[in-house]
Amino acid sequence: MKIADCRVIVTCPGRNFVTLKIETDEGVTGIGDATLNGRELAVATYLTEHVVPALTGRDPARIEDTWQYLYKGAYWRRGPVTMSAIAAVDMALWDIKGKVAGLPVYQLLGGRSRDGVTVYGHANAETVDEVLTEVDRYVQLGYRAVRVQTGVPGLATTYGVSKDRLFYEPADAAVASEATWDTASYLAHTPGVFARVRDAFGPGLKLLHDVHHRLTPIEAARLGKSLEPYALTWMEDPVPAELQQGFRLIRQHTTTPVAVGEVFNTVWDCQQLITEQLIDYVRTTVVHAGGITHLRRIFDLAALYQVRSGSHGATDLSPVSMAAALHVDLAIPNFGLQEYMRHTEETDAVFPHGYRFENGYLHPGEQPGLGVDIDEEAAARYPYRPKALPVNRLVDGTLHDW
Ligand code: CS2
Ligand code: MG
Repeated sequence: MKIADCRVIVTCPGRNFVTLKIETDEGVTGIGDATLNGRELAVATYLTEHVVPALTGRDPARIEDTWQYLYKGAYWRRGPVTMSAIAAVDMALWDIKGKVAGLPVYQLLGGRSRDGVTVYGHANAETVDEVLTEVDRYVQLGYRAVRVQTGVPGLATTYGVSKDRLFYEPADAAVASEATWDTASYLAHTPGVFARVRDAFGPGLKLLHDVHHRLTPIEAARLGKSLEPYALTWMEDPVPAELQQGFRLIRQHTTTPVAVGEVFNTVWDCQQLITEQLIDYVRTTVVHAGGITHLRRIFDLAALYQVRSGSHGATDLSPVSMAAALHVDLAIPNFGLQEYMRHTEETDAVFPHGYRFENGYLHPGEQPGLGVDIDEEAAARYPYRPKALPVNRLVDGTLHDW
């Protein structure tokens, strides 16, 4: 069997997605997600110009060799664009391998290690009263874990609070919109939010919160300490992740668990955080961290240090990523949680898939391969629309982390 044709499909059913479809000379196809929010065309071009020409004629069964070829052969390594492109190829080749074997990919990864993949939903609202209603909605839907995000008094907007209750897409303008941030207001407000939520829902519900890279280590230590009475499952991205030794300071002051990694692209990005046990969950994803092949390496390293997975799963990861992620989540021994932001109906129509939500779990289904496809005719009805993620400034205008 040989790779005969590769197509890069950019579509925008409400938001942009990049998909790689690989076809073999025996008619077996595989697909991979290559979506990088706000930088979609960079990855599409990298695939079209620098990856696809090297794939034609290769044996699709040689997944590891193809991964090494695309990683080492590029000379210029790592980074979100390169690793998202490699991820798309990797997912597509695992999809083909599953179809040829007649097995869902999780069976090729060692079989199921759990009944289902526990996911978390996203309760968000401007006020605490409103977010209590949202948390209850997710509990009624059967979620066992809920991320809680609210507005911050005095700020017009903040990360994670969407206009539409069920769908959240932060890349909302062709040129980055600008938000204003104030750390002092946020630190004063947030503990009270979780006091109310924990009081209303009791000790059993897993509660999470995404700080979204905005604090300094000592501010994050203060936040973690103030949240300890509410026993969060994790405080996410407390600080920008470049300063990895900064997490030692957070660890010295608080037992609130830490989750980091959605912006990481390789195991080398999180090696220090894992091996020094500076985090409790690693959030690397199948699309931005080199695909199934590399994501397993990250989770295997994490398992040695009792760090669990907590993969990113926002709407800017297509249903192809969600399907691939679930196969990994089902098989690895150190699964923690899977983020699950539901896609819109128009997105789901472009990406028919077999995964299903039931009783707080997602299940990848038993179809051979990844259990997802792309309807190319439907995809063609949604042309690309330039969209950028917002930019954040402090009240005095200083550019800050969004
Ligand atoms: C967030 C994401 O889901 C999360 O944890 O950090 O919504 C993130 O803001 C987007 O994926 C950026 O495109
Ligand atoms: Mg996040």
